[in-house]
Amino acid sequence: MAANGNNGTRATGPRAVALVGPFQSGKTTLLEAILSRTGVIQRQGTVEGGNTVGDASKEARHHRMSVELSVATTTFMGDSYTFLDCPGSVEFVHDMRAELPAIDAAIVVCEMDEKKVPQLQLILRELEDQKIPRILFVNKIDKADAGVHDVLKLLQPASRTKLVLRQIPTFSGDLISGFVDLALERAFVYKEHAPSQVVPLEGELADREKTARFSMLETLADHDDELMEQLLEDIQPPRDKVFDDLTRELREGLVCPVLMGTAIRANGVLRLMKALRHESPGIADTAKRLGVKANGGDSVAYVLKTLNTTHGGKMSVARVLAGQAGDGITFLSSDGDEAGRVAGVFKLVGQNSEKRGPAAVGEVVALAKLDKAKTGDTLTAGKAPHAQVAKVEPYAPVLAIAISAKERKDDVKLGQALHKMAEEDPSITIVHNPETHEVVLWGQGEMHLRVATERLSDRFGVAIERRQPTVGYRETIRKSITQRGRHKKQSGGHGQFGDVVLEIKPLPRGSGFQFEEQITGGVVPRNYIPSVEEGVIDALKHGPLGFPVVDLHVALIDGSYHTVDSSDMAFRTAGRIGIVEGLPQCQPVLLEPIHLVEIVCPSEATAKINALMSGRRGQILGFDTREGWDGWDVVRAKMPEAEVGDLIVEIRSATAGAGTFTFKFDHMAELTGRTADQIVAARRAAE
Ligand SMILES: Nc1nc2c(ncn2[C@@H]2O[C@H](COP(=O)(O)OP(=O)(O)OP(=O)(O)O)[C@@H](O)[C@H]2O)c(=O)[nH]1
Ligand SMILES: [Mg+2]
Repeated sequence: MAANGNNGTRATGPRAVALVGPFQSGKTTLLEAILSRTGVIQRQGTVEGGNTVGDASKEARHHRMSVELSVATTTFMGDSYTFLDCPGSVEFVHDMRAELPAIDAAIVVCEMDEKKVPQLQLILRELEDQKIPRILFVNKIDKADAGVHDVLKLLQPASRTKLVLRQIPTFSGDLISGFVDLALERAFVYKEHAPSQVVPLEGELADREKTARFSMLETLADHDDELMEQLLEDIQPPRDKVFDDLTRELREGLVCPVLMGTAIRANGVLRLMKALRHESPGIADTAKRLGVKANGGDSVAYVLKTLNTTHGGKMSVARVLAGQAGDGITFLSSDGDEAGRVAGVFKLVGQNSEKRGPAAVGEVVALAKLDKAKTGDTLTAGKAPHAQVAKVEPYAPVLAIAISAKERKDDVKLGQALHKMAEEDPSITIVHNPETHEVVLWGQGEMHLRVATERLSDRFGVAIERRQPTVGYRETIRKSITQRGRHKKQSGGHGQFGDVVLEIKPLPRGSGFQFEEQITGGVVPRNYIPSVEEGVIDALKHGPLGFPVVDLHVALIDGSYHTVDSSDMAFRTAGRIGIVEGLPQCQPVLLEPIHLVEIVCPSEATAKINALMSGRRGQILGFDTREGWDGWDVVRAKMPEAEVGDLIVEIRSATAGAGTFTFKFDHMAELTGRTADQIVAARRAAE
């Protein structure tokens, strides 16, 4: 420890560290390595073997990827560390974004893979924006070859903060067999599932070390004038000073150190843990970053995840930012409402929870039965609510499916399950379409929605049927006519009589529906006119093509009545008949919703995106460089809703998962020809 010199500045208290990074970079495997190194588990599991702590949920095991945040607490050299293993897939990114405010530092697990650089950039952005200190861990070094020398060249474009290479690899033949730590100035060889062994640093390796160390120091000197002078005067800075600089510049977000290793063999893991121990900030810095104000020692906690467990009920995974969190404490949320009373504090290791005593400041625990607490809430045990320390809005959803319970009897259960699911994962939105009576589940992508429906059946016990959601087609007319609607029925006793003449005219796009009465001489008595309008409106819900009719003007211009047989009902029917018989003669035409779509993508994919948009009846409005994003473009287009439906799937496959889009309704456009015929035929068949 003396070697690190900076014991004076070492942060104290329990740490919270997130494992983030592009899809499948090895975060869950790294967690496994850390847990086995720190003695929480006896043997390191593998994702392939289906026995990791991180991917323990049924859905994660099944898909062999992380599909939600997983939390595990361990101890290293006497300090408590909670690791938050985040899913790498962009579809589950909200779980990562919502927990970031609570952490001291992030370990960004990445690979030497050009294709994953845009995704890495997205994650680093998130950390940069939230001002979270971060260490890059270049994983899968076992697969890298001599090309690994270009680590910075490959990865620097993803980071706005200067990367500092802390280690260089050493080789045995073509394979990487160890590394030199440039701050310690020591060479190590990797040992499988055992600490690396120190070896002499000599010969050609010593020369390589000097060069690499010098560039590390140069980067550090950008933020340290004294070090700059020493370098210029060729004075070797003391090791303590180098460690102090690394620590300070990491904590202040001035640099991002780069370490490397092989998670599956637990290589490089101990050095990573030591870097965290000595260099990463702690709860005091984090509380300051978040502006935590604990009046008179009141407890403050941030909820980073909400879970509805099958046995334990609702659990709020929270980090204690001030004071402590124990059984019986009543928390207020930031809007002043009572969040609930803690009924159980649990230590988490993946899916396992273990009851424990009160949590101290800095610890991450699960608090049971905070009925009203939500992910992202800032809770306090004080009298007045504490301001929200962070607010993380989920990204707008990009893909939808319509769902229903397989069995009618589960309808109520489905409603409750959806409510709980949306509470756990705010990046899911549930929309009830009053027109089609569909329940539409909006999410972040195919896998996200698939996992959501799996959870509904696995965890909440509701079997689901899924369908494509209905597109919001409408129809309108192109020709004006005048049409009589006459309802006459003589069925013994009281008859029914209503008679109207309607003038039906098209209106410009977006006008909706207008009704006007031009009755003179009382040919249709006043009191029946609203009923005529009701009948008309009723008939417009389902036009000759099968869709709601819009953009037309209907005037009641004439009619007749019968003193005994006329009634509200009879006039409503007459109004409806007028429309039903009239519309087919008005040249009905289909209208489809057109959205304004904005796609963001790495520039090398822009041509592909343009082609993709044109292939989907999109009208490209133009493209631009994305402001503040080097190497990214924005493409704008107008596109039919039917084509927007699964657009995200193709955008992601064209951009290695990095591209995304937003959309908003723009206008309704007439649609004719084969596509229109198919839509109408499909509608008829469905009816
Ligand atoms: N060769 C090699 N493979 C590794 C290493 N670490 C992980 N892998 C493999 O990479 C794949 C992904 O590993 P995970 O640990 O699931 O990666 P992840 O980042 O947690 O994945 P997501 O959470 O789904 O984004 C698995 O097949 C691992 O066995 C490593 O150091 N070397
Ligand atoms: Mg994972």
